[in-house]
Amino acid sequence: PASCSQIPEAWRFDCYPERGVVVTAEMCHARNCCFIQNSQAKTSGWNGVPWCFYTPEYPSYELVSITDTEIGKVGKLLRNKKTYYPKDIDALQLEVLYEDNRLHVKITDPAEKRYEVPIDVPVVPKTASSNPSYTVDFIKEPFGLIVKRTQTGTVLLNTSIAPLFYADQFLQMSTSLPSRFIYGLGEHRSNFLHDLQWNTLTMWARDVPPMELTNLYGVHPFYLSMESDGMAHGFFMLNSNAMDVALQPAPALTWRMIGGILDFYVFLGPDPSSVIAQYLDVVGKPAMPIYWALGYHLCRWGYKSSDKTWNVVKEMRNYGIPQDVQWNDIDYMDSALDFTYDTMNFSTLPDLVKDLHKHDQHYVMILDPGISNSLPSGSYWPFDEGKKRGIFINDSNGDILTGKVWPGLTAFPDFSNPDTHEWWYQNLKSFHEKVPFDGVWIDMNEPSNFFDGSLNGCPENELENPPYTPGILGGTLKAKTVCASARQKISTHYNIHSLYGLMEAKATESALRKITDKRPFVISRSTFPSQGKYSGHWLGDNRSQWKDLATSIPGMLTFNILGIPLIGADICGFGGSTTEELCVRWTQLGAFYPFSRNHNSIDEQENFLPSEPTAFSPAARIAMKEVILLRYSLFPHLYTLFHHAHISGHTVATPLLFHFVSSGGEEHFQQIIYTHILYIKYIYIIISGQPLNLIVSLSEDGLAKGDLYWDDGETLDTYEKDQYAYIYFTVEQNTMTSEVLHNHEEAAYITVETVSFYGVKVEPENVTVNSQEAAFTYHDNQVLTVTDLGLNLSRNFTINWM
Ligand code: MIG
Repeated sequence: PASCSQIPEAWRFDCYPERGVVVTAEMCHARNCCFIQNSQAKTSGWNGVPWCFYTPEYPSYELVSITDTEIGKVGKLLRNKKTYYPKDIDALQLEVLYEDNRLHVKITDPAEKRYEVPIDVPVVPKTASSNPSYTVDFIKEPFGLIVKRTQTGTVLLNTSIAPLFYADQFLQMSTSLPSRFIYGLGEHRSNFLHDLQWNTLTMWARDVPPMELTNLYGVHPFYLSMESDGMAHGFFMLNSNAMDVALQPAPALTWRMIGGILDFYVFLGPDPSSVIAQYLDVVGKPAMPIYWALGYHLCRWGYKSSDKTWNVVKEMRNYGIPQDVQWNDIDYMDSALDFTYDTMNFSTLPDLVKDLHKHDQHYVMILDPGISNSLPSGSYWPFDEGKKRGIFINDSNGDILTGKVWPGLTAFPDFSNPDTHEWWYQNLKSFHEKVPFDGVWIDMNEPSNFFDGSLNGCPENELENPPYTPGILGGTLKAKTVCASARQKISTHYNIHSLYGLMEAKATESALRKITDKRPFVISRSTFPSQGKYSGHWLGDNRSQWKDLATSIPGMLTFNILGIPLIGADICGFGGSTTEELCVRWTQLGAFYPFSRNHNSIDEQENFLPSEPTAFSPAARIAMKEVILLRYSLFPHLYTLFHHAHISGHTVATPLLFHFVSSGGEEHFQQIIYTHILYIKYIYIIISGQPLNLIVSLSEDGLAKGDLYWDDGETLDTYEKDQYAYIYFTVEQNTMTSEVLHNHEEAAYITVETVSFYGVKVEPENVTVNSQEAAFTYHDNQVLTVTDLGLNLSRNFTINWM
């Protein structure tokens, strides 16, 4: 029809999203869509204007009834014309829940219960929010929702711009976006700000060295959106099926999922930090890390023996370079078998771990999910016992599915089964009796499989070959993982594939709690919303290249807004050989990752150079040591940031736009204080060192504030159990006040030694501490330093200058 050409290119919604298909007019018209070939793009969709797109009249659902409930509204949706995918669900139930600070919408099949993501979300309040900061308009035909911010009228969501699909294996909903500024949508390798120029992001957990435009290890269907006036909102699609998120310049976004239900939240902010906190109210706030997690971690794939590993630790000690944690990769295992260690090459492993503990250092080792299934029966408890208890993933015939990972042929534990958690715990506990590790690194948990599907491939059925397959690397759901039709306790793998890493982390976290009775340290490769409650994450198999150093920054910031603040990239690069300059610079950047680990790939064939700080020239080594020491001096501050993440859902590494949102890209000039790499935004007080040095960065009007959370660093739930100290610092009118808001004996062991005030414009004549005269120095660069304070942190104090 003529109306087709009237639809502006940016507003064309793809009616033929299948990948690798050259759409013809005939194919497109068979779907009753508009066809306009675009000369600029070689193929349709994905990375260009779609050639085949919906007409404005394209049949969708009709809202046939809508009624008020205590907490919102319920409605009925009907479709009377089939789509081009099988098994449309013609009648749907719409539930709209007006919760405080957020809107929650669920669209379900009232006739038959469909799969829903098994994560704990808050219980629905009994009554609707009395004064929501948004309005919801309902468009009857074709059905759509329009959500507006009351205060400004900004449209945050408008789903009426394209037809709604809700077939058994194809759900699709489009929305306009209020601006081009959207962030989140992990895990992808991209800029922090997503590109809206026809950019489709696919989500399906996948083991692959990070590259652009492909699905990666984790799945996070959440975005943060900045409105043009600097206000912010968020959107979360609670769905774990394989999906595409198609971004286009309208600006608009399309969710395209192959299962589950439509279950989504809009978070009203209105500032970005509140959006993140509201998102984490739903999925869960991150765990408080054990204090040593903040330290410097060293790891490598390819330490061939425990002695080799031990030597690295000893060299670090000799050079006085701080190191809290030594790790081992799969090398420590006997034939790559979980819960074993190589008693030849790693015979001294238990002694190494004891020695680490003696030096107040810690040990973390890797575990992969694949459990060897081919050892003589009676010789490998993890498989024998797992088989007996029926805790492995089965194929669609109900037999244990055989995959292949490092130990050879393997079975995969089904972490959706609580019995598997008990079995995992028993394995960890008995290994801990031999090697008293302090934390666990869980890798390959997408789950990764060297076969596509299984040893025997996968059956041909609608789960393996859905009517629509998102743009998954490899083109099929089974690519480098287990069969989609494999059976797990709570559902088919098709539905819960991308939850594997989350559920393994949950099992590992709870096992560690029981074994160590301390805060568990778990780092996981695959992640899903709510992961932060159980583990941290690293950005996977990067390469020793400058661009990988650069992309680690958006990666780190993105995971912070996804609620997994314990995040870092392999410092100095994983694949390929690092260079001295790259490794020094990366160590300087990595000193500011919330999770700071140097890791490197095995050098077997390619002779990758080592990347431990001890492997370089004295000049490089000293530069690395200095910056690691700087990181260590900032622990009190970093720990306090983690506390706020845990309690209030804050970020630890925070994007600048959280502080300058009203910025339209102008330049800000600030005096850079302290060292050449550390910039402190004015009005903050940074707590460093031990004894403490307070660094006070005064605003133009002489104001500043800061705080410190302090506890024993390892006991579970110290905040919840009141076993912590919390001190609040403020400066105004030439007076700093330290106020103990919550006291605990831990604070009594800490003294405040120096305070430096930056931005004191006039040289003081006199400085007093608790009204007693005190010694001080003043520099031309407006820095007032008060030294030798010896103040007990557990008592209030004041410092005044005149
Ligand atoms: O197939 O355990 O991302 O950090 O060194 C590779 C060996 C398996 C992938 C991890 C990497 C780790 C490596 N592992």
